[in-house]
Amino acid sequence: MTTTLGIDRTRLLQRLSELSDIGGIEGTTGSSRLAFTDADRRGRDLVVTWMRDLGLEITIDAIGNVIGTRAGTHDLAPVMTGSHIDTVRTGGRYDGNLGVLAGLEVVETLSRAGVVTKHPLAVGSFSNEEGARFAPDMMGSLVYVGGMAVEEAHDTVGIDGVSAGEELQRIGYLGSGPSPGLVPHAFVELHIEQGPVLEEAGVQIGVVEGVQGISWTEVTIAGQSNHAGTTPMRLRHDPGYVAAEIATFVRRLALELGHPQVGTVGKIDLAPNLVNVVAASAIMTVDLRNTDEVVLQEAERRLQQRFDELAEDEGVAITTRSLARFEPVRFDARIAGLIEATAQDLGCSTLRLPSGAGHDAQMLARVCPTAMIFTPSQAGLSHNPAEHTDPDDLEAGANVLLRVLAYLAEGEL
Ligand code: HGY
Ligand code: MN
Ligand code: MN
Repeated sequence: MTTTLGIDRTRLLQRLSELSDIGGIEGTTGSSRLAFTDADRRGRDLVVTWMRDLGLEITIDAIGNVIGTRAGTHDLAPVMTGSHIDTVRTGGRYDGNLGVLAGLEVVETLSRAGVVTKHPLAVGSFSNEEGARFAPDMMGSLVYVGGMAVEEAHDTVGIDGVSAGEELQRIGYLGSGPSPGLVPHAFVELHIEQGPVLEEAGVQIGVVEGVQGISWTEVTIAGQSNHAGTTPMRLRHDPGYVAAEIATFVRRLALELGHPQVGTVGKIDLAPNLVNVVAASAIMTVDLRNTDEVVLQEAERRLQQRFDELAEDEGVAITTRSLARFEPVRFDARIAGLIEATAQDLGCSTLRLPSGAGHDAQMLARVCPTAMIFTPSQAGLSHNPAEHTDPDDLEAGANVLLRVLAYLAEGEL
């Protein structure tokens, strides 16, 4: 029966548009909904309303994960899909939102067709996937699978000096649902690729085989503030210079190690950050990623070696704090094969690839068979309000999700 069903593209696009208007970025189709802000709350409220309208049983846990569940004919572990609706400050319309709203679209399509699956179907909207305000990323799904104590998550202080627990309480999403959460029978996440691979290959559906390793480090450089005009270069202990050296070293290191190694300095705060003052301190972040754990560790080792050299040469103190560290993850080969076959049955071209971005699926993979479906990102752009995916590709991705979930929810695997 479900092999003839198709999602309602207009309904999916309409929900994506409505959600992205919350925290909408003027003049773009993007949004800014950092985790646990008022904009995040408004987005959550909208998703909860949609879940309620679909008759889903809603649970909200102690880290604010929102799970909507549709009963099956049997009292079994649910087949789960989902993603996140929090965004970075310059977020796009599809990052995370597509996975949550396509999940709701699958549920609505099945309900309208009178199809009840054997396993319950659950749609998760996981908290704080981005980690941009409160590190680490994928915090909500990490707590959901028992990888982080909820108390530790609550105590996390954000880039603006408040704790995640306080903010969660303030927005009214500190729930009482079980933590860790109910272990699903299987988990499949639909997400945009956020990179150039599918578009450059002219392929419509990505069969995601895993996620690369992630290493986030906060680096604090303490030097000596001084007068920009009177202080000879030989007497300086300048965190502004050291931060710049680290940023250029990260770029050189990634190029030297070669693809798929990537390295990013996305945040540098100087204090006192004034034109005529040699900075007293710098706080910056380094994001290193690789599909190969051994090479990622080599990158981390060489970065630390560079810190030691710079501290010695410039006479500054460099201290580091890990914000996130996740090893590469392999997804379930059977589900990946099911995604591939389903997409091809639907006439879609497919390509197998690792994910460059982190995703909630990499956490769910710790507790149940998990894989992901990618749709192409125009010009490989993401974490940018201009992020775009062609509606045909959104529809194709959601239809692959519909069939894969329906198949798994009949207990096949
Ligand atoms: O950083 C990431 O890969 C994800 O967007 N949280
Ligand atoms: Mn995402
Ligand atoms: Mn993201």
